[in-house]
Amino acid sequence: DPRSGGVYHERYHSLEDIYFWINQTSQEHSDMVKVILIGSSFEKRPLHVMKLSGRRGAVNRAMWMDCGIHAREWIAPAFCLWFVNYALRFYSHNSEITEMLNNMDIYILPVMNPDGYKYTWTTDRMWRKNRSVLKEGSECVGVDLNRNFDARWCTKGASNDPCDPTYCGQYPESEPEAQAVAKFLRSHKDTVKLYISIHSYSQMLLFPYSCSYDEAPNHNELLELTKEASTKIRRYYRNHYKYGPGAKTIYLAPGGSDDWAYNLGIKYSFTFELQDRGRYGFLLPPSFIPQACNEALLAVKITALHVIKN
Ligand code: ING
Ligand code: ZN
Repeated sequence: DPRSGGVYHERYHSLEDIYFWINQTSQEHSDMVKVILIGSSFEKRPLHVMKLSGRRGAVNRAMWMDCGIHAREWIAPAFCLWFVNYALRFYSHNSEITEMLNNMDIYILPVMNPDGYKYTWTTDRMWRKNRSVLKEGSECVGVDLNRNFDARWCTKGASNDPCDPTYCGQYPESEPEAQAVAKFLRSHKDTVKLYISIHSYSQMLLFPYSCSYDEAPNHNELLELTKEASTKIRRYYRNHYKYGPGAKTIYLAPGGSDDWAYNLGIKYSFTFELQDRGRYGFLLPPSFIPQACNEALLAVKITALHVIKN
Protein backbone atom coordinates (compact mmCIF):
# COMPACT_ATOMS: atom_id res chain seq x y z
CA ASP A 1 0.00 0.00 0.00
CA PRO A 2 1.65 3.23 -1.13
CA ARG A 3 0.01 5.06 1.76
CA SER A 4 1.71 2.95 4.42
CA GLY A 5 5.11 3.82 5.74
CA GLY A 6 6.40 0.31 6.36
CA VAL A 7 6.30 -1.55 9.66
CA TYR A 8 8.78 0.77 11.38
CA HIS A 9 6.20 3.54 11.11
CA GLU A 10 3.32 1.48 12.48
CA ARG A 11 4.58 1.78 16.04
CA TYR A 12 5.89 4.39 18.46
CA HIS A 13 9.61 4.63 19.14
CA SER A 14 11.73 5.33 22.16
CA LEU A 15 13.92 8.42 22.13
CA GLU A 16 17.04 6.30 21.66
CA ASP A 17 15.44 4.58 18.63
CA ILE A 18 14.54 7.97 17.17
CA TYR A 19 18.09 9.32 17.52
CA PHE A 20 19.37 6.15 15.88
CA TRP A 21 16.82 6.46 13.09
CA ILE A 22 17.72 10.11 12.40
CA ASN A 23 21.39 9.21 12.12
CA GLN A 24 20.79 6.15 9.96
CA THR A 25 18.34 7.92 7.65
CA SER A 26 20.72 10.82 7.09
CA GLN A 27 23.51 8.40 6.19
CA GLU A 28 21.36 6.31 3.84
CA HIS A 29 20.05 9.44 2.10
CA SER A 30 23.06 11.71 2.38
CA ASP A 31 22.18 13.28 -0.98
CA MET A 32 18.88 14.61 0.39
CA VAL A 33 19.22 14.81 4.18
CA LYS A 34 21.51 16.85 6.36
CA VAL A 35 21.36 16.88 10.15
CA ILE A 36 21.76 20.24 11.87
CA LEU A 37 22.34 20.58 15.60
CA ILE A 38 20.33 23.64 16.67
CA GLY A 39 20.87 23.40 20.42
CA SER A 40 20.30 21.08 23.33
CA SER A 41 17.60 20.37 25.87
CA PHE A 42 17.66 21.21 29.58
CA GLU A 43 19.12 17.74 30.27
CA LYS A 44 21.65 18.32 27.46
CA ARG A 45 20.16 16.07 24.81
CA PRO A 46 20.82 17.23 21.25
CA LEU A 47 18.10 18.95 19.23
CA HIS A 48 18.60 17.55 15.75
CA VAL A 49 16.92 19.14 12.76
CA MET A 50 16.73 17.13 9.54
CA LYS A 51 17.06 19.29 6.44
CA LEU A 52 15.43 17.64 3.42
CA SER A 53 16.24 18.93 -0.07
CA GLY A 54 15.46 17.68 -3.55
CA ARG A 55 18.20 16.73 -5.97
CA ARG A 56 18.49 20.19 -7.52
CA GLY A 57 20.36 23.43 -7.03
CA ALA A 58 19.93 25.75 -4.07
CA VAL A 59 16.53 27.38 -3.52
CA ASN A 60 15.68 30.36 -1.37
CA ARG A 61 12.49 29.00 0.14
CA ALA A 62 11.95 26.64 3.06
CA MET A 63 9.39 25.30 5.47
CA TRP A 64 9.79 24.30 9.10
CA MET A 65 7.96 21.54 10.94
CA ASP A 66 8.42 20.59 14.58
CA CYS A 67 6.91 17.63 16.37
CA GLY A 68 6.75 16.62 20.00
CA ILE A 69 6.79 20.01 21.70
CA HIS A 70 4.54 18.27 24.24
CA ALA A 71 5.90 15.04 25.65
CA ARG A 72 2.78 12.88 25.82
CA GLU A 73 1.61 13.60 22.26
CA TRP A 74 3.34 10.54 20.81
CA ILE A 75 1.63 10.68 17.44
CA ALA A 76 3.51 13.95 16.75
CA PRO A 77 7.09 12.57 16.60
CA ALA A 78 5.65 9.50 14.87
CA PHE A 79 4.31 11.82 12.16
CA CYS A 80 7.62 13.65 11.70
CA LEU A 81 9.41 10.31 11.18
CA TRP A 82 6.65 9.01 8.94
CA PHE A 83 6.75 12.21 6.88
CA VAL A 84 10.53 12.10 6.36
CA ASN A 85 10.26 8.47 5.30
CA TYR A 86 7.38 9.28 2.95
CA ALA A 87 9.18 12.24 1.38
CA LEU A 88 12.37 10.24 0.76
CA ARG A 89 10.48 7.26 -0.59
CA PHE A 90 8.21 9.17 -2.95
CA TYR A 91 10.49 11.96 -4.12
CA SER A 92 10.59 11.68 -7.93
CA HIS A 93 7.63 9.24 -7.87
CA ASN A 94 4.84 11.37 -6.42
CA SER A 95 4.38 14.71 -8.16
CA GLU A 96 3.33 16.70 -5.08
CA ILE A 97 6.24 15.56 -2.92
CA THR A 98 8.59 16.15 -5.83
CA GLU A 99 7.25 19.65 -6.34
CA MET A 100 7.65 20.39 -2.64
CA LEU A 101 11.24 19.18 -2.44
CA ASN A 102 12.22 20.78 -5.74
CA ASN A 103 11.00 24.18 -4.59
CA MET A 104 11.75 24.31 -0.88
CA ASP A 105 14.02 22.92 1.77
CA ILE A 106 12.15 21.23 4.60
CA TYR A 107 13.50 21.59 8.13
CA ILE A 108 12.12 18.97 10.48
CA LEU A 109 12.63 18.79 14.23
CA PRO A 110 11.26 15.33 15.09
CA VAL A 111 11.35 15.71 18.88
CA MET A 112 11.41 19.25 20.19
CA ASN A 113 11.07 18.11 23.81
CA PRO A 114 13.37 15.07 24.13
CA ASP A 115 13.62 15.19 27.95
CA GLY A 116 9.86 15.17 28.34
CA TYR A 117 9.44 12.47 25.69
CA LYS A 118 11.95 10.26 27.48
CA TYR A 119 10.10 10.87 30.76
CA THR A 120 6.81 9.70 29.22
CA TRP A 121 8.50 6.41 28.30
CA THR A 122 10.09 5.83 31.70
CA THR A 123 8.04 7.51 34.41
CA ASP A 124 4.83 9.38 33.57
CA ARG A 125 3.03 8.70 30.30
CA MET A 126 0.89 11.83 30.72
CA TRP A 127 3.75 14.35 31.11
CA ARG A 128 3.38 17.47 28.92
CA LYS A 129 6.14 19.97 29.76
CA ASN A 130 9.91 19.84 29.44
CA ARG A 131 11.99 18.75 32.46
CA SER A 132 13.64 21.97 33.52
CA VAL A 133 14.40 22.40 37.21
CA LEU A 134 13.99 25.95 38.49
CA LYS A 135 15.97 25.62 41.65
CA GLU A 136 17.54 22.49 43.06
CA GLY A 137 15.06 20.84 45.41
CA SER A 138 12.02 22.76 44.15
CA GLU A 139 8.90 20.65 44.10
CA CYS A 140 7.69 21.19 40.60
CA VAL A 141 9.52 20.55 37.38
CA GLY A 142 8.96 21.62 33.80
CA VAL A 143 7.84 24.50 31.60
CA ASP A 144 5.17 24.27 28.91
CA LEU A 145 7.26 24.97 25.80
CA ASN A 146 4.14 26.07 23.94
CA ARG A 147 3.66 28.86 26.49
CA ASN A 148 7.32 29.93 26.53
CA PHE A 149 7.47 31.90 23.27
CA ASP A 150 7.30 35.67 23.10
CA ALA A 151 3.68 36.16 22.01
CA ARG A 152 1.70 37.94 24.75
CA TRP A 153 3.76 35.74 27.03
CA CYS A 154 2.11 34.51 30.24
CA THR A 155 -1.16 36.38 29.83
CA LYS A 156 -4.58 34.69 30.16
CA GLY A 157 -4.40 31.03 29.08
CA ALA A 158 -1.01 30.33 30.67
CA SER A 159 0.04 29.89 34.28
CA ASN A 160 2.84 31.45 36.30
CA ASP A 161 2.70 28.55 38.78
CA PRO A 162 5.61 26.14 38.17
CA CYS A 163 3.38 23.27 39.28
CA ASP A 164 0.81 23.93 36.55
CA PRO A 165 0.90 21.99 33.25
CA THR A 166 0.73 25.29 31.32
CA TYR A 167 3.52 27.01 33.29
CA CYS A 168 4.98 29.73 31.04
CA GLY A 169 8.52 29.73 32.53
CA GLN A 170 10.51 32.55 34.09
CA TYR A 171 10.64 34.72 30.97
CA PRO A 172 10.04 34.29 27.20
CA GLU A 173 12.48 31.74 25.71
CA SER A 174 13.77 30.87 29.17
CA GLU A 175 13.83 27.24 28.03
CA PRO A 176 16.70 25.97 25.88
CA GLU A 177 14.33 24.02 23.60
CA ALA A 178 12.17 27.08 22.80
CA GLN A 179 15.23 29.29 22.53
CA ALA A 180 16.95 26.94 20.07
CA VAL A 181 13.90 26.92 17.78
CA ALA A 182 13.41 30.68 18.03
CA LYS A 183 17.07 31.35 17.34
CA PHE A 184 17.10 29.06 14.30
CA LEU A 185 13.96 30.64 12.85
CA ARG A 186 15.21 34.18 13.50
CA SER A 187 18.36 33.39 11.55
CA HIS A 188 16.37 31.75 8.70
CA LYS A 189 13.40 34.08 8.59
CA ASP A 190 14.13 35.28 5.07
CA THR A 191 13.81 31.77 3.65
CA VAL A 192 11.30 30.04 5.94
CA LYS A 193 7.87 30.83 4.50
CA LEU A 194 5.83 28.17 6.27
CA TYR A 195 5.81 27.12 9.93
CA ILE A 196 3.99 23.99 11.12
CA SER A 197 3.84 22.64 14.66
CA ILE A 198 2.43 19.15 15.16
CA HIS A 199 0.39 18.34 18.30
CA SER A 200 -2.38 16.02 19.40
CA TYR A 201 -5.13 15.45 20.15
CA SER A 202 -8.44 16.98 18.98
CA GLN A 203 -8.27 17.00 15.16
CA MET A 204 -7.93 20.68 14.47
CA LEU A 205 -6.10 22.79 11.89
CA LEU A 206 -5.23 25.98 13.74
CA PHE A 207 -3.59 29.26 12.80
CA PRO A 208 -2.89 32.58 14.56
CA TYR A 209 -3.90 33.97 16.77
CA SER A 210 -4.11 31.79 19.85
CA CYS A 211 -2.73 34.48 22.17
CA SER A 212 -5.62 36.88 21.50
CA TYR A 213 -8.91 37.13 19.67
CA ASP A 214 -7.34 39.49 17.10
CA GLU A 215 -7.75 38.50 13.47
CA ALA A 216 -4.50 37.89 11.60
CA PRO A 217 -3.96 40.15 8.54
CA ASN A 218 -4.25 37.19 6.13
CA HIS A 219 -6.96 35.47 8.18
CA ASN A 220 -9.17 34.73 5.17
CA GLU A 221 -6.36 33.08 3.26
CA LEU A 222 -5.41 30.90 6.23
CA LEU A 223 -9.06 30.06 6.82
CA GLU A 224 -9.52 29.01 3.18
CA LEU A 225 -6.40 26.84 3.27
CA THR A 226 -7.39 25.01 6.45
CA LYS A 227 -10.95 24.65 5.18
CA GLU A 228 -9.66 23.03 1.99
CA ALA A 229 -7.49 20.65 4.00
CA SER A 230 -10.37 19.77 6.30
CA THR A 231 -12.70 19.15 3.36
CA LYS A 232 -10.18 16.89 1.64
CA ILE A 233 -9.50 14.93 4.83
CA ARG A 234 -13.22 14.35 5.21
CA ARG A 235 -13.58 13.30 1.60
CA TYR A 236 -10.56 10.99 1.45
CA TYR A 237 -10.40 9.66 4.99
CA ARG A 238 -13.92 10.20 6.34
CA ASN A 239 -12.62 12.03 9.36
CA HIS A 240 -13.61 15.39 10.79
CA TYR A 241 -11.13 18.23 11.48
CA LYS A 242 -12.15 21.62 12.82
CA TYR A 243 -10.26 24.62 11.52
CA GLY A 244 -9.80 28.26 12.49
CA PRO A 245 -7.77 30.64 14.61
CA GLY A 246 -6.53 29.04 17.83
CA ALA A 247 -8.18 31.36 20.36
CA LYS A 248 -11.67 30.91 18.90
CA THR A 249 -11.36 27.28 17.84
CA ILE A 250 -9.67 25.69 20.86
CA TYR A 251 -8.86 28.17 23.62
CA LEU A 252 -6.91 31.31 24.46
CA ALA A 253 -3.23 30.32 24.73
CA PRO A 254 -0.42 32.88 24.83
CA GLY A 255 3.24 32.08 24.23
CA GLY A 256 2.63 29.54 21.48
CA SER A 257 5.21 28.86 18.80
CA ASP A 258 2.91 29.44 15.81
CA ASP A 259 1.85 32.91 16.99
CA TRP A 260 5.46 33.81 17.66
CA ALA A 261 6.58 32.55 14.22
CA TYR A 262 3.74 34.49 12.61
CA ASN A 263 4.79 37.71 14.32
CA LEU A 264 8.36 37.06 13.21
CA GLY A 265 7.05 37.37 9.65
CA ILE A 266 6.21 33.78 8.67
CA LYS A 267 2.77 34.50 7.25
CA TYR A 268 1.84 30.84 6.87
CA SER A 269 1.95 29.49 10.40
CA PHE A 270 -0.07 26.55 11.68
CA THR A 271 -0.60 24.16 14.54
CA PHE A 272 -2.07 20.84 13.45
CA GLU A 273 -3.74 18.79 16.15
CA LEU A 274 -3.79 15.19 14.96
CA GLN A 275 -6.01 12.27 15.98
CA ASP A 276 -8.11 11.55 17.81
CA ARG A 277 -11.01 13.47 19.30
CA GLY A 278 -10.75 11.94 22.76
CA ARG A 279 -11.62 8.26 22.54
CA TYR A 280 -7.99 7.30 23.18
CA GLY A 281 -6.62 10.82 23.46
CA PHE A 282 -2.85 10.84 23.95
CA LEU A 283 -2.91 7.02 24.08
CA LEU A 284 -3.72 6.67 20.39
CA PRO A 285 -3.14 2.98 19.53
CA PRO A 286 -0.33 2.32 17.03
CA SER A 287 -2.81 0.88 14.53
CA PHE A 288 -4.13 4.43 14.04
CA ILE A 289 -0.72 5.86 13.09
CA PRO A 290 -0.96 5.33 9.31
CA GLN A 291 -4.31 7.06 8.89
CA ALA A 292 -3.44 9.88 11.30
CA CYS A 293 -0.25 10.52 9.32
CA ASN A 294 -1.99 10.43 5.94
CA GLU A 295 -4.51 12.99 7.20
CA ALA A 296 -1.76 15.29 8.45
CA LEU A 297 0.18 14.82 5.21
CA LEU A 298 -2.78 16.18 3.26
CA ALA A 299 -2.78 19.35 5.34
CA VAL A 300 1.00 19.72 5.02
CA LYS A 301 0.87 19.28 1.24
CA ILE A 302 -1.96 21.76 0.74
CA THR A 303 -0.23 24.48 2.76
CA ALA A 304 3.22 23.83 1.29
CA LEU A 305 2.03 23.80 -2.32
CA HIS A 306 0.10 27.01 -1.71
CA VAL A 307 3.23 28.69 -0.37
CA ILE A 308 5.20 27.50 -3.41
CA LYS A 309 2.76 28.90 -5.95
CA ASN A 310 2.51 32.25 -4.11
N1 ING B 1 -2.83 22.17 22.16
C1 ING B 1 -2.16 23.43 22.05
C2 ING B 1 -1.64 23.89 23.41
O1 ING B 1 -0.46 24.22 23.49
C3 ING B 1 -2.33 25.69 20.99
C4 ING B 1 -3.07 24.49 21.47
C5 ING B 1 -2.11 25.88 19.64
C6 ING B 1 -1.85 26.64 21.88
C7 ING B 1 -1.40 26.97 19.19
C8 ING B 1 -1.14 27.74 21.43
C9 ING B 1 -0.91 27.91 20.08
O2 ING B 1 -2.37 23.92 24.38
C10 ING B 1 -2.27 21.05 22.65
N2 ING B 1 -2.97 19.90 22.52
O3 ING B 1 -1.19 21.04 23.15
ZN1 ZN C 1 0.36 19.89 22.44
